[in-house]
Amino acid sequence: MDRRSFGAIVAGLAVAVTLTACGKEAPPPPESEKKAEAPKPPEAVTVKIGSASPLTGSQAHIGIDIRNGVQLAIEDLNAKGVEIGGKRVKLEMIAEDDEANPTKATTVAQKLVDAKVAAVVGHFNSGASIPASKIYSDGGIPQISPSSTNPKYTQQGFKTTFRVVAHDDQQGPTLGRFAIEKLKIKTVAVIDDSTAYGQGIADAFERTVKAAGVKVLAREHTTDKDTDFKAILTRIKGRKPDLIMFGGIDPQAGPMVKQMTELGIKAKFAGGDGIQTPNFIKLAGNAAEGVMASIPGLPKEQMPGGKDFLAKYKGKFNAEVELYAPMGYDAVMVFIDAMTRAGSTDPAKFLPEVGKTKYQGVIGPIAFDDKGDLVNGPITIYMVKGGKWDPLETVTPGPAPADAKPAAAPAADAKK
Ligand code: ABU
Repeated sequence: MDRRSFGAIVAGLAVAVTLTACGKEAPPPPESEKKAEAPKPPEAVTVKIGSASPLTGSQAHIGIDIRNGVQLAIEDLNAKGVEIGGKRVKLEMIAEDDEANPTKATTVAQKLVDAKVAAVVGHFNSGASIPASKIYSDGGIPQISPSSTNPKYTQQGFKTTFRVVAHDDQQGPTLGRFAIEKLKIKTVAVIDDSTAYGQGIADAFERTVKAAGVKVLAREHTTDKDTDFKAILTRIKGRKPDLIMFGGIDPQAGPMVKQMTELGIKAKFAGGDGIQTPNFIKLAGNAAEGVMASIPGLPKEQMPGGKDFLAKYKGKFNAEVELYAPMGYDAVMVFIDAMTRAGSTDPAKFLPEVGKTKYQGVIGPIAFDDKGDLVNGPITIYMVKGGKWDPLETVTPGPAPADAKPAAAPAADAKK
């Protein structure tokens, strides 16, 4: 170090010593002047709620609709303030995309369990909910599907498995009876998309109409990926059925109905809840007129909380409800209601309370039977009139008869 640098360091140290000695720091205030600090509110505990549904692919519009319902519920609850067991709770949604794929659904389910969600709303597809339910059961995480209607979902003996919709041993026969009694059909052709849902509801419909003496002229299978049904429809055309019933979702039903018109098929067309969407009408265009569909639940405008929910949904997402958003919303509310009654957000503690639910939701009263199925879930039949789904009638079918044959196993989805 040269002499000039050494001098500069010494000068700097001297300035520092002088400032300290001058006492620039203020002395602490006397005890009497200290202000009493307000006690801080306890930190809110974060509780994660999983939402699992298709967020990409041809069914994304339905999966996003469910996720939106979950999001609305969580925002409403957080805005109101949630206290469980004397602790403030902040809810957080963890939304996962199962791509309507049974294998991806199990990956997503494990991810949600590993993320320590307290509960899961999902999945949309029966073919996803059924394999995922084993993972939630193993993890002790309660699951409410807002939409999966294959009966098998709640018939596996899992304590964690619930749904807030009627199932397909109720929906299929309801649609079948409507076709017999109101449409007076004598012959039918049945098509399914080879999924747990599509095959199951088509089977339940077919059993009902056959038992009433309706002739089943054709039973055809497609997939939930196909969009060209001309070969199937051409085979059916030659048999001239009064009605074509399709078990599947709107990405297939829309083009199918369009192609029926193009081929000059005069048969009526009906499906289950998978086709009762605004998107079906967009896809089918004018060919949608006169199409019928059943769907678990009251007409949305007639649900006890329907009008408010529809307005809130539109205000938040600038979109119409597609299908099961109100059920997704209520599923969250059922979980929080159970946690509140249990005084705990620990799934092991509040799970027994989910089964004892007596909750007045947007969709109406929610209670579960010993399997986790919705008690007295209504089913509505709609018809497309003037480019809109128009409710025709609502029935409450009650439990499936004890001797009802089981619906299709989910194995069919394994081909996805
Ligand atoms: N229930 C309509 C479609 C969802 C499913 O059950 O696969």
